[in-house]
Amino acid sequence: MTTSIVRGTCHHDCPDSCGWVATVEDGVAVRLRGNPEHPFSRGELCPKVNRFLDRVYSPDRVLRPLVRDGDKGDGQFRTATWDEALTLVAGRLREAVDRHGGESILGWYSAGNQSVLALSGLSARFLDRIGASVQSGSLCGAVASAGTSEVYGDGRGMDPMDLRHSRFVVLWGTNTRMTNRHLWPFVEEARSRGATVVVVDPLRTITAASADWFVQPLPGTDLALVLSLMHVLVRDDLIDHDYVARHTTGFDDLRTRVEPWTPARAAQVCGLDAGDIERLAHAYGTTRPAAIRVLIGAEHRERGGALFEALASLPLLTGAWRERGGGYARSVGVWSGSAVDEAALGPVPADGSSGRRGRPARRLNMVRLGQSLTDPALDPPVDVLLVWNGNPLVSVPNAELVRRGLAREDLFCVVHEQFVTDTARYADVVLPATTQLEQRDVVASWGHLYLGWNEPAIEPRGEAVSNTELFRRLASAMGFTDPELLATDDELLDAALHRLSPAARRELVADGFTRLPLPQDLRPYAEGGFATADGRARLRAPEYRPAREAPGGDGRFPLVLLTAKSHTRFLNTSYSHLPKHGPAEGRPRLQINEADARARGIVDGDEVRVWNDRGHVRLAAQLTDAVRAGVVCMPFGWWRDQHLSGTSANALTSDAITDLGGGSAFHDTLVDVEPAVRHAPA
Ligand SMILES: Nc1nc2c(c(=O)[nH]1)N[C@H]1C(S)=C(S)[C@@H](COP(=O)(O)OP(=O)(O)OC[C@H]3O[C@@H](n4cnc5c(=O)[nH]c(N)nc54)[C@H](O)[C@@H]3O)O[C@H]1N2
Ligand SMILES: Nc1nc2c(c(=O)[nH]1)N[C@H]1C(S)=C(S)[C@@H](COP(=O)(O)OP(=O)(O)OC[C@H]3O[C@@H](n4cnc5c(=O)[nH]c(N)nc54)[C@H](O)[C@@H]3O)O[C@H]1N2
Ligand code: SF4
Ligand SMILES: [Mo]
Repeated sequence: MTTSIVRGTCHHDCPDSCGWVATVEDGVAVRLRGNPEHPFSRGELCPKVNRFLDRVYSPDRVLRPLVRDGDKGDGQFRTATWDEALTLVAGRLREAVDRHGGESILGWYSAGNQSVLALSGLSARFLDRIGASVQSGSLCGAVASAGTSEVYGDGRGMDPMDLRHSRFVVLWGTNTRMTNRHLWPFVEEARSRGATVVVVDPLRTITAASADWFVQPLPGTDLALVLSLMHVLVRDDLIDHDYVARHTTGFDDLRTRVEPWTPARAAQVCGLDAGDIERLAHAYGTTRPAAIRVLIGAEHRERGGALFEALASLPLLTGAWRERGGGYARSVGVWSGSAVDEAALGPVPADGSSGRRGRPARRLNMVRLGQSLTDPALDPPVDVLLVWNGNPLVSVPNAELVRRGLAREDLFCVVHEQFVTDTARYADVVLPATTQLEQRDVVASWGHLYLGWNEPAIEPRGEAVSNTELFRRLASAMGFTDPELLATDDELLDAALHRLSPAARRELVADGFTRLPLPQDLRPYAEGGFATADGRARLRAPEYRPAREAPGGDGRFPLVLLTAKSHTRFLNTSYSHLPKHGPAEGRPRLQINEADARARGIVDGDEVRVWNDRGHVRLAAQLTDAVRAGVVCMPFGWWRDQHLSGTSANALTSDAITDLGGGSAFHDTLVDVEPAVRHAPA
């Protein structure tokens, strides 16, 4: 028997990008554990990926091309050869180009695998070559990035690991223990040295339950809270005037704007106690170093960009950026540009014009997939949809509109997947995708400053191919011979990693990780140096406005629906179908406050119907005080058939586009709830 040990990095759309070690016996991976040397994940994976081999070797893996053999959505397929499948796909692509032009083709992708090649490999070059519509917008991260950039000039923030040096940590709209679990030990380390940990969230999450101080504003009202914190900081002169004068602009305007935002006024808007707001402002303004940690949940609101502008402004007012452990910690994806040149993998030339004879591409927002597939006014219509790295029927808002689009008889849909997901069930052709154990890649983390290497541990299972190999095959099937469309993975990796020194590149491969070429003591703004034209940060105190879809109005739908990530064994939509993941989490349950339940005659465990004008979902109710009256929470990530209604959480969510960044306002959704009607069996 031959045994080998192979180092890799988790590919999931997760901030932790853990290092792992696979044990392989005679070509079969038999063990997957955390790499104990990895400085961030320190030898631990998570309850999802501890059982990743179940996913890799699942009997339900798609291992051969599948061609639809039933009605759309039936999930009936026959196997086909790659040759047959590629001939079919290339034929339909050519037909679409001839009939309506390249822009009738749309590629939809998310970050199901966020490694560099899997995410940015050859897809953009291929789509550019055929002149396809270009995906814009974002389900994740662009709103926080845009809001932060308004203030700092770009999205750079703290090294999250520096939270260990903090004395006051505010986890603002992020469920660290669930979604970013390897950061929690750094928070605990700070706490063991006396730090106070505050959570601000409309939902009492497991992280909130572990905090020293839980602040629970009404959903979508945080901006009023931040304006009021600013009001107290200004009123009580907890401002670092030297920092503000030397490194920022806009203080006078900010002072005027926050003047009316007394704690009493914010308390009313946010449903909080005015004394608590005073205390929070004082603790934040007088404890050093103080850090605000944000991630993604709070950006999923119509005014998400404005909230991030305000949050990014707080540490400027107090000069928190001066100390290590102070400032504002968000996704560090932007820092990876110091090592990874993603643009080098894009279309050549990079102006998006090669397949379009000089014209800029039509852009379609990924959040509005349902509309793109169903809008009769869209010219040209979307005739061909290519999906990889994502499961939009579960992850995109207003999902029933997406479903109606996918059900169109005249749509040709190709899905590159590991499983027949809800989206793949609607495909005309499903092409088999490798898992991270089966491909070489490099992972640029958005949760820490280490670049991860991923060496393939096993051969691709069945006839599965990586994302880059998929696009090489599609290019060949189309008869394209342009070398940039057929570049090998090694060529692409060399192009992407040219900024790394040879020594760092050797370390990356040998150890499985290397730190980005950045100072250990990062403190990017201790001495100003923002990425704005004048090097100063732009202080912002945006106007507070409730969302268009917020309580009040005609009152038809009185409850705010949160659809947060709620399961330690799930990563987005990727695990609910696997026996040791989904069933181990039980069934999806609607969290509802006792007062709202009582008013509707609902008792714990009752089957309820949650509905609005976009759709409905049936599931069991869980009475809890984790949500306030007026707020309900349904977990995100379950597939459709795991709910009694055959619809999942995003059937209900708003597809409004955020104020900045082209993101999704998932959490600005109103619903009502009623006991489900039970029909006596005939
Ligand atoms: N209501 C609500 N909706 C949400 C959210 C929420 O909080 N609430 N969160 C949003 C956020 S932040 C995100 S990031 C999205 C995530 O939404 P998605 O990106 O759609 O979900 P994932 O589960 O990350 O990835 C989906 C698929 O990628 C596939 N995949 C993995 N690796 C590869 C590969 O190498 N190649 C190919 N071709 N496929 C691969 C997996 O098999 C999986 O089926 O959901 C968003 N939707
Ligand atoms: N176990 C697990 N881990 C994951 C994932 C997963 O599905 N499961 N998904 C991964 C992905 S793709 C991402 S993007 C990250 C996301 O990581 P997080 O951003 O930490 O997680 P979310 O659940 O999206 O949102 C966090 C919190 O935002 C709150 N929230 C909603 N609206 C508001 C608001 O207006 N104000 C405030 N203050 N809070 C609000 C929600 O109640 C929720 O508890 O997690 C990653 N890690
Ligand atoms: S999903 Fe996240 S926490 Fe789990 S192993 Fe992957 S990177 Fe680590
Ligand atoms: Mo995400």
